Amino acid sequence: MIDPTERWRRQHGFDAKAAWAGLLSFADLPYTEDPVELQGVDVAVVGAPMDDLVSDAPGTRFGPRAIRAATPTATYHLETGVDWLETLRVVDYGDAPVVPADPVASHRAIEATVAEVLGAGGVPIVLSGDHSITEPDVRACALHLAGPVGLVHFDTHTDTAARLYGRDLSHGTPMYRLVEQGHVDPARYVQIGLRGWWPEQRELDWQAKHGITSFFMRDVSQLGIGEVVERTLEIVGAGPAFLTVDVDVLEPAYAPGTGTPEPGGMTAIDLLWACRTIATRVEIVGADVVEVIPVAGGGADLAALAANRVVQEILTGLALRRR
Ligand SMILES: [Mn+2]
Repeated sequence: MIDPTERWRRQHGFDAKAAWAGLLSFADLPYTEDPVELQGVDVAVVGAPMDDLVSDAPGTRFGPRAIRAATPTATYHLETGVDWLETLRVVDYGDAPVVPADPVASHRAIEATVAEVLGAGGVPIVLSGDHSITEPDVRACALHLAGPVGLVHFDTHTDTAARLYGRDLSHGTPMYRLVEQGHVDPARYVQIGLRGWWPEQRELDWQAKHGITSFFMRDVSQLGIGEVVERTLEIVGAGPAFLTVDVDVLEPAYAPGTGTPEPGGMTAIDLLWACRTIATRVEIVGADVVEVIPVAGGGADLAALAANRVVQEILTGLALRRR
């Protein structure tokens, strides 16, 4: 286990490490790639740096590093008064050993890495990659629990196509596959933020047949995020559930760095509040935040910033739940 802040503490007598210096880990967390050192952790952050299965702009392979780099300098949450680091033992477990141009091998590596976290009793929070990574993430959780999980899914798109561009594996198919494989209970599956031009009636018919619940953006704007989250909590109910956040659910102004942006999306304030509330009130067994493409050439990396805060809010929610 490497504590990236240790050298600074040794030299100066206090935690003085600047965000840009030293080893890059999420929130300067202790870093390990050794499954033995995972024993006793509450949460482990894992990167899934792949983008082989996108249907449009690539670049999410660079997402995990960008999300780690967008970490604020503290873990104390102003609004709740909670410092998640005081309640939870969290480590950065590094990246899954993905293989470029081999999405099957990459998915296998992601599933194995997530399974190591679950095996040690921790909650995995997986960073970026394209949305296909939710399939190995959730499958690892369902296999670990020996039964299907609920799913809370923030996204512009349903990602429930049976095939996309004639392919089974895609960032447009993971939710179809997870339901068909029996890893997600469709009666406890809620989508929030749908809008735009995809999918089509065929996919919506399949969803209706399985009893999947969808809240469109017009629901979020007309009912308000509070009511949408209350209804979501009712549908997901008690029992284990996975939280997946596609940053393209955000209005592109808040997260321009994503592969399939769609105008008319959620505000950051609504998404962050919703993620914290769901992590507080649902039995979250795992989470991911996906489809983050860092901005090339510097500047404000808004999608990575939003994704980083999504994780921070989930951690705050998990800490609140623990209290
Ligand atoms: Mn998606």
